[in-house]
Amino acid sequence: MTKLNPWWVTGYTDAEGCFLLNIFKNKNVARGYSAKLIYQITAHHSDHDIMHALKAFFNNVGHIEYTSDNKYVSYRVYSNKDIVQTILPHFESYPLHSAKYIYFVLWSKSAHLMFEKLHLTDRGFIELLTYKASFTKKLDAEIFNNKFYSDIVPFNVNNILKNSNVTLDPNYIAGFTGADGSFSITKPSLVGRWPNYDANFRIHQNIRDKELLKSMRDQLGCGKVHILKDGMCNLSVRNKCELTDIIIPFFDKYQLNVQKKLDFLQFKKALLILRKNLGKGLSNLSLEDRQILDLCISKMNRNRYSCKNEKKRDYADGSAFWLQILNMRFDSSISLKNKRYKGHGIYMNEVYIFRA
Ligand SMILES: [Ca+2]
Repeated sequence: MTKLNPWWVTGYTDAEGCFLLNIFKNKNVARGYSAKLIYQITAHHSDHDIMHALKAFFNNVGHIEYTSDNKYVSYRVYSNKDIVQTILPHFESYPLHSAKYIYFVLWSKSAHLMFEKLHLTDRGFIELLTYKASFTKKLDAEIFNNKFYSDIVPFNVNNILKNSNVTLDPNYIAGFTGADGSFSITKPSLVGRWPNYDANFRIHQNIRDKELLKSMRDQLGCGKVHILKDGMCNLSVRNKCELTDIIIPFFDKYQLNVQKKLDFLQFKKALLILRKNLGKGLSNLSLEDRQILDLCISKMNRNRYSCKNEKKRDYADGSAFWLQILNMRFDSSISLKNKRYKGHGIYMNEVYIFRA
């Protein structure tokens, strides 16, 4: 089993993990509501090995769970004791760098409160709700419709100080890329944007993590950060020399660990040819080289998932489709109350206040 580097785990979580607090109706308790914390990472089933590696990394606490159709696998930790004794200490020693850090701090406060069972007191429960309210801007979780809790003042997250100016560990970048990065080769098209084969290493994020992408760019020593129109931004490296001299050696040294490494291997193969033909027009590319390039493309990203059932999957980058939905929904602050996403076996309600 892959032995994970602690910074890799933080990077992967920063891109793909969720720190959840579920406050749900429960007739069996006097207050009528119960609270539950979850640390969760979900991936396509082809990455089940990494979920087991994560579980091993975290002293074997938590559970590996599959969706009913077996398409996605999650590593989840529910126990307050495991969260306080195992999950929190890791992220305190190897802190998150993205905007998720603030959510983690609130989640950590909630975890300590619940571990001490203080949330069972009126005062503690109200405190828990202030943390929850910080992330539901419109207070759209069900409990805030209850007249007893409708005037909760969200915890002021401006008081949470984030350590800016940090140097990113290369394993953090590898973990983050394993979850949210992509390696792609695009075929030339006469009418399209690329007159020749294009190679692109890219990390796509919400605009709130623009500074993080800039830190990654600085750490890698190449690439450009673009601000996109849809509230997103990306770090992109398309220069074939930089890809060959910097990006490829970097991910050779700092392993992606996830199935995306298969895309990386094809990317590497294609880059050898593209580098060799640098400066030459498309017409100078030998038939053999074009065939190799096309073969590489046919084995990458969504083409890698060639089985019929998976064709409809839009995100063939190793990250779970429904989690991507969650991310997008959260990024645009749309509430997901009591909606069941067909086929994913996941019941989504107001639990997801700590946005992914
Ligand atoms: Ca993500």
